Amino acid sequence: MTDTVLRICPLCEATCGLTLTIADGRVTGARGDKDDVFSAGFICPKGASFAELDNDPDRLPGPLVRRDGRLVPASWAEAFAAVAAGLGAVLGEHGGGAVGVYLGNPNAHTVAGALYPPVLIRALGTRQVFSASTLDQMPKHVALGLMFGSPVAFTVPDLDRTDYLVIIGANPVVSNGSLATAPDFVGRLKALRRRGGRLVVIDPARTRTAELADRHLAVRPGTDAALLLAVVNVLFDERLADLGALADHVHGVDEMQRVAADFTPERVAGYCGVDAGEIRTLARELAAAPTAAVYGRIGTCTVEFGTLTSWLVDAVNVLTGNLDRPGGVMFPLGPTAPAPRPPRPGRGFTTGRWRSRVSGYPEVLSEFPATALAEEIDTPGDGQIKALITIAGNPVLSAPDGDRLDRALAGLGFMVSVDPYLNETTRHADVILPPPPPSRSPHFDFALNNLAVRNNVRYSPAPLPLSGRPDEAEILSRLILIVFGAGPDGDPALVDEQVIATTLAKETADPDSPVAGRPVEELVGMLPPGPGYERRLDMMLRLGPYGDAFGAKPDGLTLQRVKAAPHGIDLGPLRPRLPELLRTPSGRIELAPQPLLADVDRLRADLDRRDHGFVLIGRRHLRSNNSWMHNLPALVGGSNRCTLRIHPDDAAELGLTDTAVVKGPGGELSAPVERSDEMRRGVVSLPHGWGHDRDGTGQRVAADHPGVNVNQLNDGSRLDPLSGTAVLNGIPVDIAPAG
Ligand SMILES: Nc1nc2c(c(=O)[nH]1)N[C@H]1C(S)=C(S)[C@@H](COP(=O)(O)OP(=O)(O)OC[C@H]3O[C@@H](n4cnc5c(=O)[nH]c(N)nc54)[C@H](O)[C@@H]3O)O[C@H]1N2
Ligand SMILES: Nc1nc2c(c(=O)[nH]1)N[C@H]1C(S)=C(S)[C@@H](COP(=O)(O)OP(=O)(O)OC[C@H]3O[C@@H](n4cnc5c(=O)[nH]c(N)nc54)[C@H](O)[C@@H]3O)O[C@H]1N2
Ligand code: SF4
Ligand SMILES: [Mo]
Repeated sequence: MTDTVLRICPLCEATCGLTLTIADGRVTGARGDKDDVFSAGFICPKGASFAELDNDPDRLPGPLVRRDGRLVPASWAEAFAAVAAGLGAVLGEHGGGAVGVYLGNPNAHTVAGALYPPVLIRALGTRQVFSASTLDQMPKHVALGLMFGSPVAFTVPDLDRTDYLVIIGANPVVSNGSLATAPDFVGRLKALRRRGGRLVVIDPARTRTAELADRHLAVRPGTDAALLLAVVNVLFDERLADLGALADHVHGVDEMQRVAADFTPERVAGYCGVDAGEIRTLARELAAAPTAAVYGRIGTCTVEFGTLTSWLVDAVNVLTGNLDRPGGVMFPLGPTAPAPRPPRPGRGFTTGRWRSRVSGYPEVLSEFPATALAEEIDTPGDGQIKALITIAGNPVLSAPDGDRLDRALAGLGFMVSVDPYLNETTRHADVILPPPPPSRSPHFDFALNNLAVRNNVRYSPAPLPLSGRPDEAEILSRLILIVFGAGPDGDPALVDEQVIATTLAKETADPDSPVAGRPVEELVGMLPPGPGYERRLDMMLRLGPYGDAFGAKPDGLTLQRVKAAPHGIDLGPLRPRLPELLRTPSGRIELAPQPLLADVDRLRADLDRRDHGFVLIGRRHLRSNNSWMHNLPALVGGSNRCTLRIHPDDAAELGLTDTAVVKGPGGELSAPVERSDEMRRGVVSLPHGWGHDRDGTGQRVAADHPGVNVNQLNDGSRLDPLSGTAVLNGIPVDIAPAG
């Protein structure tokens, strides 16, 4: 019997609604849900492979536990008992501070990943927290925190209404968009062109996104901050800066003008590899466009001046009057965000409240740089990491110098991984706890809804039954109970009830909350029966900006209402949110925060640097996803290959044939050569997430197409200092023919 069921796709940030075909209790196909209020039927090749991914025979059907040095299948009870024993021993001897936590990217795409890791970290009381954020978007958080007082006040390009879009260091035609949740990003770019709007792409490579653009500026890697400062310079110099409606809410305009004064287009042109005239034109067009949005992503974050660049992206949006207005960049308001409160000054945003033990890195959002994980494990002394919990991460491949981390993990006292696969990282675990596949997991976009280009709410209950295994919420709840000393058999519902009680106590005590002054028990009594994560979701929706405020606003959202609309509920276009969301001490937008002004000196000192050799950048492939989707026959091969992409003239000058040897600060590798004139001369690219050639992993297709680990070229010593984010783009490399 064939049946269909709806599920939001968890495979990238676009959050497309899918219609899954079900036969004999498993997923057999996937197509776009035409009635989805947000994605309207869009699907990409990854989403279309949902069935294959869901049914991958290499997904672990149950836990693995290390016995006599080998990982062997075990029952769930045995696995949790092994965690209680192993983690318990480290907790007893060294305390929770000796337990490290690494959180990987898919936590942004699961219900469990949104709800439980913060509780786990609080339970441990550890400061040894690491995540993929410092391989990704941390510079954006820091810039937002310093400018708006909240590191999660995301600015998102108003794609569907803008007249002029500048994309810097992003390739949404391939990535399907990031920190701008927009199903069918390509369609939206084409619509922009059709309505007479213009698209400018700034990227060292002429990417598929650049191919769609009116103009492509092939910038030298790592130099975008200087280019944007030159745009700021022109805006002031030619009296084009116009804050419009923002004028009363902005502090620091004079400082901004001063800091950009020596960054003329002529001064930075050689450094950036972009004509001064092109930079002037960009500034003039941005100022002249009825509305414009500057949007930056990976190429603005995982670079030498990541936080500066992320800041300047929004500084230009402010100076052209495009922040917080339709067609500019706007602040989404997701359905589980806290209900807006009246404007008031906040405490502002700071980093460095504590420092890492070995290198003294400042904490950023209570995390240390992912590149510091290995040294915190392999350097003896007080506070050394003795046990590690990884959830949905593969840092051996995704972070620089995986070989060192690989050795460090092998020396841990205890390691537990929550992950569906036995891979390069989890092979070191003493216990692997595999969550069920997406077809047996619920879906709600707690984080990505706050990045959506149109406000909306959608929920997918788990399409298929669990059949005798715990879901990821239960797995993580049991880990939390073990840390609390409640043992392997505690009642996982206690974790959610504790969170609910604490949250409601805080809300009812807040005079500005929609439930101010109401008895907590009354509110708890209104939550629906069912899994703890649904009770929490209902609570968050009801407290949220569109919520029913626990009955006070009868037309408002509840989980029941959301469930009754399986294709989702559209909550309308993005709306202006200033000054309500500002939480800086001044209560205004800080256009020129001190820590950023101070970092400009580092940039100034770099202006006379020229690359003498080759510079390596990254690239993504449509049918791939970081390190973990190389195990599907339908997705590997064809164009999805781990090659060194290089300009044909560079390849000819070097005398490259089929294979090149690439040497970087962290190591050396050989990769097949792919000549492509889309590369800027002097710049080469390799994709990340490959290098599936280590022993003892369990992804057979990936092992047959291993590729090489680009991050082994990188020793991880270069970080964006303000955010602790690894420099992954703009790595100096030497290239030679093989043999
Ligand atoms: N050189 C270079 N390196 C990079 C990048 C780059 O551009 N260039 N990009 C960086 C970026 S942006 C990121 S986000 C990081 C990613 O870094 P990581 O998050 O460390 O790596 P991923 O490859 O995404 O690994 C995801 C893991 O989650 C597991 N997983 C999949 N689904 C689930 C699930 O539902 N539950 C659980 N518990 N686990 C699941 C997978 O099996 C895999 O082990 O890589 C970074 N590394
Ligand atoms: N198909 C697919 N989709 C994905 C992923 C995937 O692995 N595969 N990963 C997901 C994840 S975790 C993320 S974070 C997003 C990332 O989403 P995007 O940022 O859109 O993805 P990238 O393809 O890494 O695009 C980065 C671009 O920056 C350019 N670049 C590199 N260095 C510089 C520089 O110094 N300056 C400028 N201006 N540009 C530079 C690169 O050439 C590249 O085109 O994609 C997500 N979606
Ligand atoms: S674009 Fe992203 S969310 Fe949409 S189907 Fe593809 S992988 Fe899934
Ligand atoms: Mo990412």
